[in-house]
Amino acid sequence: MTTAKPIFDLAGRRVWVAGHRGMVGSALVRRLEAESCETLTIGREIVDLRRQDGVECWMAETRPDVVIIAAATVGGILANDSHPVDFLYDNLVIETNIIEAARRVGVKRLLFLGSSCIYPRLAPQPMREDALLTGPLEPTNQWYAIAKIAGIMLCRAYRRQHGCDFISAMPTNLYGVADTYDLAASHVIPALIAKAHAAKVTGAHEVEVWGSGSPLREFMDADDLADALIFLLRHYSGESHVNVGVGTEVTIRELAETVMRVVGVKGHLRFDTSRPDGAPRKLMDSTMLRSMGWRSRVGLEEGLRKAYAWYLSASPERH
Ligand code: GFB
Repeated sequence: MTTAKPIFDLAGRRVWVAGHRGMVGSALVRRLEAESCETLTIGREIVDLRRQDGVECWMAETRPDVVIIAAATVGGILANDSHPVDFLYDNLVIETNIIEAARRVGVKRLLFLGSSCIYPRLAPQPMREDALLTGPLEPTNQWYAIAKIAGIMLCRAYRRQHGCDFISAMPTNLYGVADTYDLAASHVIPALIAKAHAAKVTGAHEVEVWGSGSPLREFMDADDLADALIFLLRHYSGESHVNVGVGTEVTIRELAETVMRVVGVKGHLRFDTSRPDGAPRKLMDSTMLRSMGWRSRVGLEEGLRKAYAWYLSASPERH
């Protein structure tokens, strides 16, 4: 498959990465270093993206050509379930403020990021873009999902009513450098890395895994995602959101075994079935993205090694 000619040139553009300190935002900033564009960032201590006037002033002053919305309140299954307002309200206002301000200042391209949890809990697998709004959501992350579905619809609505070139990408489950390792807030990969590392350091013989171990997930490295997103900015313009995945899945049990190998710890897995499994399976159908010519480059084990190396380097006392 050959890659079609780009429809948009990033050279010389001013690109605002909203949420540049997060895992995805920081991966985007790293990836944009390879482009001849100017990357703009602003910290939350200066502009709170949940406040419309602050967002509008920042956009009016800086006048970005391109905006990538990587700013969001995110977290794993427990955080989603226990902080419904943060996941619904924060994400609704952040995306609404940025999208409306982007229209006002005439941003040329905007990329909104969602999540695979926008699809129905029991959507046919792999999940195609047209599975959106065909059935009930997974209850543990319905708040986040509704906010992200609203973001997709905002991009579509601004395209239709105002002719804005705003697009949406829906990444699969992510992990990587600069992930969140707080066990109450984290996703499964950083949680398992932290638990496996603790077992290695203390000599414990078991590692706790939430749920049954049978749910299937598709995991993507954040740097791999950033590459796909820059590709989409260059090559895609359209109303449909675009799935971004790697095309392979593992059970949580298989994932835990791989993490144990990467961390270098022996022991057995103890499944805590009082914890929720969440969606039974979430595999993206990324045919649309692949047909444009993009290919994933980071395998799971390689990505886990990179994430574990970052985890160790982020806190020297972990060695
Ligand atoms: O990564 P995770 O929290 O998110 O959990 P979801 C994935 C699976 O790993 C679930 C299991 O079946 C968890 O029960 N798991 C096992 C663990 N051990 C652990 C652990 O120690 N910590 C965590 N967190 N999970 C998220 C949504 O759902 O997916 C977000 O909540 C977002 O909103 C994201 O959409 C992509 O895959 O279940």
